[in-house]
Amino acid sequence: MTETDINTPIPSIQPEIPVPSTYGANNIQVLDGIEHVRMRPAMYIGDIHSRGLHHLVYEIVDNSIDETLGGFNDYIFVSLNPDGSVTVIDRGRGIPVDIHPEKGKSALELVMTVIGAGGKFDKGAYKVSGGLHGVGASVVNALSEWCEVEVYRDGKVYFQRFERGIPQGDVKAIGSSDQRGTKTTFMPDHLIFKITEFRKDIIVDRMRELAFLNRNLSITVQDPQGEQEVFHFEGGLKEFVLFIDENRMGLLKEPIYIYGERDSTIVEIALQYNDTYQENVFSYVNNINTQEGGTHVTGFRKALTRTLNAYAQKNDLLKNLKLALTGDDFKEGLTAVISVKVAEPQFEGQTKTKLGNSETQSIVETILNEQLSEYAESNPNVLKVIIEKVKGAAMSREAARKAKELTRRKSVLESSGLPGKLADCSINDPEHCELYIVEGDSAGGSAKQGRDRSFQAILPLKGKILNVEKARLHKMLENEEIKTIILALGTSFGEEEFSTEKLRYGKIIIMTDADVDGAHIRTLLLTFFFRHMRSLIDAGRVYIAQPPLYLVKSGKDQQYAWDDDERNSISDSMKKMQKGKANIHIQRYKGLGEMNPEQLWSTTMDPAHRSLLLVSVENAMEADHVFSTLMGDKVEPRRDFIEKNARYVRRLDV
Ligand code: 0RA
Repeated sequence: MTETDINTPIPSIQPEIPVPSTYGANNIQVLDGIEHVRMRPAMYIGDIHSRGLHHLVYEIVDNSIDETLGGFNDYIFVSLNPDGSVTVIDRGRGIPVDIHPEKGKSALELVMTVIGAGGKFDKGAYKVSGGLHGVGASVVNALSEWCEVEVYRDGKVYFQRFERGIPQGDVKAIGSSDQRGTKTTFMPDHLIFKITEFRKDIIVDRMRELAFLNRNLSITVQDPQGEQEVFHFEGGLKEFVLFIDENRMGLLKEPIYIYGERDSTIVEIALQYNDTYQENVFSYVNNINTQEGGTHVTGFRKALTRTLNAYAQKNDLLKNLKLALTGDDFKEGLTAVISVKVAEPQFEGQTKTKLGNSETQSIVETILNEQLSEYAESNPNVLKVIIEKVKGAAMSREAARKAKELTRRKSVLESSGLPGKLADCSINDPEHCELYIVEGDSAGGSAKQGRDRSFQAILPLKGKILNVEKARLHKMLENEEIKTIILALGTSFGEEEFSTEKLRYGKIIIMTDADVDGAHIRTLLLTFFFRHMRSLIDAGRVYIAQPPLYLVKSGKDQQYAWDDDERNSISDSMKKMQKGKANIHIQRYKGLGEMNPEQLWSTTMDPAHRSLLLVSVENAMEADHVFSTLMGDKVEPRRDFIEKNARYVRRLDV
């Protein structure tokens, strides 16, 4: 876990870049803008770590996407260059280079230097304006050591270079070309960013997503070794749904696809039912993932429930079902992508990823009602399959309810007692309390003795918890380990009962052995939190403990190492101090149980010395993909995934 103040002021314009004395009032404003971006980068791009760094690429690509939405561009090329810079090329209209009559500068220079200028130009109807998106190329420019733009327009190639946002000369024609488009290359400023290395997998995930969302667009990603991946999906959202469900068994031959336009809003939906019990609905507005949902999602749910219900009633498909269907029954095994293009999107919510436009709800609802009923009439066999699935969900819901009633026992989750295995802490202010979920009784024993019992609670687990990826709710509640965890957390469980407010600990820390079993148990726990207590992850409550891998000893000198490099450098330096005659002993910790309580405390549990990994979900779609690959039914994709990712195992990004 890194704990850095994202608002730490950053040295702004560097002294070695002189400010030209000919700069007038306009320029002062431009410089103020650039300086502000450099002083408070997090205000513009979220943070100055990996996330903010990758955001730079998205900003530039967004401009090309705008050209695509306007119908002017069908190709984007993104290159991660060997020198650490990034190039983005499109075949759009090219940024205009003519001189702005009042400002006396080229449009290109204004786009690149005036913060917020991007939006003032005709950028097409569906501008990206959600959250951090759409802050524009000028912000990227201000945060780049250097940035070079080439524009292909009117048979010419134009060029302008910037350093830390400041133009190094005017735009000038440097050649001729029969192409149209824009090429931007920028080098992220190491004075601003804590991390300046781009990760191909992060870029690839977003470019793939953009290609799914814009079926006419082809995106090529090139890595520093020159290897290219091309993303182009003529099936658009349909292929997106198939990709999401790659590791699940689909119940329909192919996803249902809906497209419609009304009052300049474009609605696109693809949906499929699969043989699992989870729901996966991903939604987008102007290509932005609306993680908090919003009116478009509400419209989708209403229309889906209503249309399917009406069809089932009309065709007498519910005759032997003795109960009414609820909205939840339509969710089991549903995978859907909803993508709307809205001219003036209003974003709300904590992370500004919730669509607020009320008219969008009725537009989505109307289009889906109309087209899904039409689809239903001409595909009765598909509808039969879906209604059977929905009925299955309703019956299992009823069975679970009856089982609860019959036993007349208070549900374990409503009982007030804490689980017997829990060694609780003594203070009860959740913000200051931590729960360690520990693998195995012996490690649990060490942790109980080593902890600071005032604020650290220990919950030892016996062996593996249930794989929740494929289990229905009531099956999960029959599992002892899962019940124990839910009881200890205090949050209760299930769509209605679960509440973050009742959480008894500010930090939930998963502490497992550094071996295969440990990794498995950790994944099972993460699957559980991701699928059923996602809000705890989103609230930054879930952590992974990082016990050391080695103890390097030489006489009385003892040091811990967290990886092989560290182990080697410690033993090297021990040899040098002691001039080569050191007798070095290296112990590899396989299990937490091999550490005595003091060691466990000082390396892994003491807040002053430990390092924790914060579990976060940057991209819900990717996370879903990882969990369904690792925990689902299909063996092939799991093997592929493990082979491909074996080299990343030290980094746990979920
Ligand atoms: C302003 C106006 C026009 C195009 C663009 C900006 C533009 C910006 C970027 C950024 C990356 N690629 C881009 N492509 C176009 C319209 C110009 C016209 O009417 O010809």
